[in-house]
Amino acid sequence: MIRDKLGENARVVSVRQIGGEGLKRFISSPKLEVIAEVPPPNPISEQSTEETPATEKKVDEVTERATSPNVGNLPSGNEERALPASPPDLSNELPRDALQILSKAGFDELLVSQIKSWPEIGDLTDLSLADVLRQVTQCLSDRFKALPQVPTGSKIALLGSPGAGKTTMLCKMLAHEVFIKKKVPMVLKLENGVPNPDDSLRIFCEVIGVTLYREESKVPEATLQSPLFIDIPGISLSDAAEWSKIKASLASLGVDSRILVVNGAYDSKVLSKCVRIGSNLDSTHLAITHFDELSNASKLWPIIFDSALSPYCISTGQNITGDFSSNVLNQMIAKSFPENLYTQSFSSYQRA
Ligand SMILES: Nc1nc2c(ncn2[C@@H]2O[C@H](COP(=O)(O)OP(=O)(O)O)[C@@H](O)[C@H]2O)c(=O)[nH]1
Ligand SMILES: [Mg+2]
Repeated sequence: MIRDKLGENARVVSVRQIGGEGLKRFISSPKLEVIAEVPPPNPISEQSTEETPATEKKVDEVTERATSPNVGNLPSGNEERALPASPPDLSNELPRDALQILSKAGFDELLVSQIKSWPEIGDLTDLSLADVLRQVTQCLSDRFKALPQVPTGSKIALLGSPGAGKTTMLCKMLAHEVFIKKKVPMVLKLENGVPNPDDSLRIFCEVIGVTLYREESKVPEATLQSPLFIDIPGISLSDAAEWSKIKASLASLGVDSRILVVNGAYDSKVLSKCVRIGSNLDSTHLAITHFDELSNASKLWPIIFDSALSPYCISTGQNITGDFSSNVLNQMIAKSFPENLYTQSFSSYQRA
């Protein structure tokens, strides 16, 4: 592979596996760092490479064991780092259509078309990539800040499709209520005829000293100091009849805060459907889970804006005592722009 990329005379100097951290190591595919040397184009050195076969290594023979890379000994200027290939340089293409460059670089197409229709975005034609990024970020932040920011009340239900991450989110919220806010939350597990088995929630409640109720008649009066959280069973997005039963139960319980929990890794169309169901159920807040699974979160902006719900929090992993951020704006900005765009616009600033 290296010879295909760098020419017949290239030779591999070292190969090393570079892994992700923690659990990521086990689920992400391994990456190899290959350091290759391309000798200067003169006949003498060509001869000498042939005489030193002992140092050659083939890429396909590489196993997970690292060979000892001694980069310091390489003649400077002759080494090439290959795999993974560097991202395409997009800065050359300016200033044809700066927003088009965003979509080319992985920014969500729907969002780009929405941004074009925003009057406050102004004329981007002659702006540098850095200025376009700044302007887009500013408009996204302004629109985000214009969304409602309603605090949660004393009765909070988590709504969403099965597997959205409701129960995990509930555990994170309970830990936050108990350990950070020093409150005394309670949990009601709704069944509504649909089984809602959840040993992990029961065990977690026991561990952190939260009472879990299964019958609404037994639940004491909820207050802001002792809020009631309601875990609902998994109901399919297409099961309108079951959802309307849930809506009736929430009304009879007097639930004032309804957090729509959506799995951020879902496709935009599914997410829009979740938001529609959420609005039928009078949702008030939006929580996004599986954020850690996304490499780019820009597709979530239209969902956040269209929902017109109070952004509540973002869940960034499976760890129920952490991996949770209520600073939705920061999380979204940090994961919206392809990283190489920032690097390129920064270097264009330095050149300017
Ligand atoms: N990677 C990741 N996994 C999550 C996140 N939130 C939940 N999960 C996982 O998604 C699965 C479904 O979560 P669960 O809370 O049972 O969903 P529910 O059916 O809506 O109650 C579980 O395996 C969770 O561990 C998250 O933010 N990131
Ligand atoms: Mg659940």
